[in-house]
Amino acid sequence: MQILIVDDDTSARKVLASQLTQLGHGVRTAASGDEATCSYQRLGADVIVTDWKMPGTDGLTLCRRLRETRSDASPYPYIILLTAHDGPDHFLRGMEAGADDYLVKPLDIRHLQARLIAAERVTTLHRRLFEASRTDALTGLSNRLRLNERLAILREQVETMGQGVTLALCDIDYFKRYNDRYGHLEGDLALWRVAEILRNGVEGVGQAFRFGGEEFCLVIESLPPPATDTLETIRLTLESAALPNEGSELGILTLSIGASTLRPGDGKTGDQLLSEADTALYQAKSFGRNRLAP
Ligand code: GH3
Ligand code: MG
Ligand code: MG
Ligand code: MG
Repeated sequence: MQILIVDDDTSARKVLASQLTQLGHGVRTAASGDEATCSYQRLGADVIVTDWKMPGTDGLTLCRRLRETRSDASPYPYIILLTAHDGPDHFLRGMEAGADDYLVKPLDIRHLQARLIAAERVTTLHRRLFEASRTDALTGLSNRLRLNERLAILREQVETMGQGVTLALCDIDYFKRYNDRYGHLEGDLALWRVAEILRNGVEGVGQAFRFGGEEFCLVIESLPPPATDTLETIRLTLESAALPNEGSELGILTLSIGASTLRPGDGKTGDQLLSEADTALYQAKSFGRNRLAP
């Protein structure tokens, strides 16, 4: 596991780091609560072993803060307070602040070793649930929940990177007729195939999400024209695959795509981006489907 050790005492930090490294864990250290917060936000950690009494941000404040801090690198930090404070009142306060476990100094490393077994069970379970709740079961793409999270941080990211992004809503044409003609199981398979084309199409340049039903959303880390090229390539890849959809006008499965853009300084919200892409998608449909708008 990746363990972050937080202690203002240099030698305590070093001894613990070397013991945990010997047990096979990846270890980082921080000398204060603030340093730990930055380190966790940037790189995550499965377990945080923190001292209580430290100058500035102490261990309890760190516990409370970490419970509110988001890190994509690790969804749930398992926090173990390691402190000279003994007694049930301190224990209670520590757990109330957000710690998952509590150990008293001086430490016999086997006590921590034992607690880490439980920590691994909890963090593994949490990671699985975290991934499952953000993954579409049929296609394996990220789902709407992960898209919402992505959109929430997109604006900030575009400003800090100074690089615009393109959002695209992709809707399969005449998919109801596909289901009606070939059945729902074949329909599911077709969704999976389209998802593969989208996943491959944005590999290295963005991310694909299942928006819902036969609709997908792409977040591409560039603006037109490169983003438009990516989208056109995706549309043409599906067209060339020529998956039969006899109920449709062209007789094959096709995609309509509506795009919107977010540029530094725009200040558009995720909902605005989606709504603009939706309007464009409506145009692509009404101009004859199997096309990209604008
Ligand atoms: P348009 O070209 O205007 O988009 O027409 P459409 O038929 O694709 O659109 P409509 O919204 O009428 O139908 C969408 C269909 O997608 C209806 C629904 O049964 C099907 N669908 C949605 N989710 C799934 C799924 O998970 N599996 C299967 N097999 N079908 C699905
Ligand atoms: Mg201390
Ligand atoms: Mg639709
Ligand atoms: Mg459709």
